[in-house]
Amino acid sequence: MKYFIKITLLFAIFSSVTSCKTRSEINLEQIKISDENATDQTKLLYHRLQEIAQQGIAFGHQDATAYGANWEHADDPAKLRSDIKDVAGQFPAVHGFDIGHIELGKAANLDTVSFALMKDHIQKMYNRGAIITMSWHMNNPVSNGGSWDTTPAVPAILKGGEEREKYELWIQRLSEFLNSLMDKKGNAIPVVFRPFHEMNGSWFWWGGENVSAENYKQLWRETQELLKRNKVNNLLYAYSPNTLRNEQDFDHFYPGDEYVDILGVDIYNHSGNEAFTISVKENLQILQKKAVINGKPYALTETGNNNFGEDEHWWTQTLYPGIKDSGISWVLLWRNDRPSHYFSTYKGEISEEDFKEFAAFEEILFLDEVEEIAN
Ligand code: BMA
Repeated sequence: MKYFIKITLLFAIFSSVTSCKTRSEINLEQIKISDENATDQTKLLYHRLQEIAQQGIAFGHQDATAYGANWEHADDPAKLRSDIKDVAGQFPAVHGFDIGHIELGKAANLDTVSFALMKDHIQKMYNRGAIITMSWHMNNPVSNGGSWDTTPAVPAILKGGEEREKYELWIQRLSEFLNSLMDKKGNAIPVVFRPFHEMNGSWFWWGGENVSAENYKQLWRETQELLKRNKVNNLLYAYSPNTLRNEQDFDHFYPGDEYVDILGVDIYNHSGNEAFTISVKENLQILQKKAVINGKPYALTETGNNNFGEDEHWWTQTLYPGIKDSGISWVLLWRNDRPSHYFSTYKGEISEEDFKEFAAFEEILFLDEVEEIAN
């Protein structure tokens, strides 16, 4: 018996050494992503996301350290706090931020998170091994209303359009922010950038009935071109529609494999828990089918328990059965703004105990666990 244990142990050590490649063993030349001049760190992040999917699902939360359901970072600026850490004792592995209003040259985003704070937290969390992702609730460049102002705007910002100059300025402002994110060695921090999300719905000016598929794709490509021109080479580009009815729904606005690095989908349980679990499963199967062709990582890029205090077991009984064995690299829960607008859990919230159970599952990975994966 003892002998058997020894052999098993030796085998385990041997396979962990051989399966986990060190940085010097990874051939960066072979990693093909949409930015041909992407930094090494960006390529490594791509590789890391592929590796994470082999080992589990990284847990993510939007604005995790900026505020929670009942607190703001400003209440105790010396402390890095998170609702998830308060409940489960661990920081999320993936940290989401929204850069809406960076385009306007403002000091804070649309949810009053200052860009200085965002930058500080991105740097701190990245240095501890976190994965950073960004969405962009950008204002409407024609009407100057918010993202939800559906005044037609895409043709105006494409090459030759009447608001093109303004759009180039907006991208310039975004570029400066992205280029200013530095790790402790002075390298630009790689970011999973998720612009123009939920484009198959009609609630944003860049999506659904407010844009033609051709114009959407053109906007995606031209935006990428502008970012590259501004020497932003630290992005992985994620395409993430809202809940898909079918595969065609995914394809309709898809800019093309050479312009997209990561496939995502945003799914909320608007139609009840049972329907939610089924659509998570089916949607992730669609992503998997598309993603495996080129080995792209894929993820549940936004989700949340929006039953607002009515479901004690949402984590283990509704979310988990949907994402289990799906092959995704991460799941990101939307923000905990306040008790009437939160999507995850917090101390004293009804699903707190269930979250602890979910967090303890081996394949659900938090910061300390992903820190060790291909990093
Ligand atoms: C939405 C809501 C809004 C918020 C926006 C950007 O889904 O949470 O309140 O302003 O995301 O974070």
